[in-house]
Amino acid sequence: MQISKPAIPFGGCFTTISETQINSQLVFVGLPDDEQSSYRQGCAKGPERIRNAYDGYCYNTTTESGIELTAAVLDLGDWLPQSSWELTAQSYYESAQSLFRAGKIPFFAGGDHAVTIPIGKALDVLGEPIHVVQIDAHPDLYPELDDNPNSHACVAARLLELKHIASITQIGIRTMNKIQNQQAKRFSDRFHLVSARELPEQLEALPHLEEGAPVYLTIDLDGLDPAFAPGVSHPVPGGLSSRQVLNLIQQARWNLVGMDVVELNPERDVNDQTAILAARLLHEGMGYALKQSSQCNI
Ligand SMILES: [Mn+2]
Repeated sequence: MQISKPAIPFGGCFTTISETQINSQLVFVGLPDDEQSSYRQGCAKGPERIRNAYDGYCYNTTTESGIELTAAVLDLGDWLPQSSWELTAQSYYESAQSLFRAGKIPFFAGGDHAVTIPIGKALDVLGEPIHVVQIDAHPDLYPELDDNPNSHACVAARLLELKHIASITQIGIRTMNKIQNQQAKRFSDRFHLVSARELPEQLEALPHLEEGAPVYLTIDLDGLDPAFAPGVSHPVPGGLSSRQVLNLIQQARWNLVGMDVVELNPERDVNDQTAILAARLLHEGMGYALKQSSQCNI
């Protein structure tokens, strides 16, 4: 007989101690908004699945690279959408600013990719230029899509307009077109492209990002191949493997200031495969951040 037990969210990495009692640098936040998705909705249900599909009965708290995260991460819950995107974006911007200002390293679960626009804006409070590394099938460089400058297809265009974004490096791109290529040229001094076609089996360290460079990592799950991540709204064949992305995180030499994993659409997922992958990538990123902060404290 199968006994049903309550799920242990996120592999057991979340602390159950209240926010006022713990000083955890690592925080998890759900951003359940999919209003800016250009075609299919469903990503608003992403954060809930990422928490619960990565169940502590099946997964443990140690990352692949051996970093122990038992009760190391404070789950701040979901930041709920407001009555309009403008209000939602403003609240995400202000709330993210207060996290960065307090010295937190936030790990966000989307939501569609538009949530990265206000989070990227909030990086301004860090007071230094920040590099963005973006895993994606799509360059998201449209000036606007369907007359909407806030579309999830415009994320990189909006970020590149910000003075505090030192560069964007995109990995896994396979849907570049004329209008987006014009944008890539316009921002060519701060824009780096590693298209899916030219991806090596083992991703090399990104030579233009110096060791210790402050990096915000944004992972659109459709950057991975649909074989690994079927639960996305806009799947494109020919993408990265789970192994390549995990290795990229583990072998980075950056100063990770924050990370998001976006575009999980549970309605299109298979056996929670993509939700578990999303959690796994965040888990590895959290381990990387913990390792880097403990080295700083020595
Ligand atoms: Mn995408």
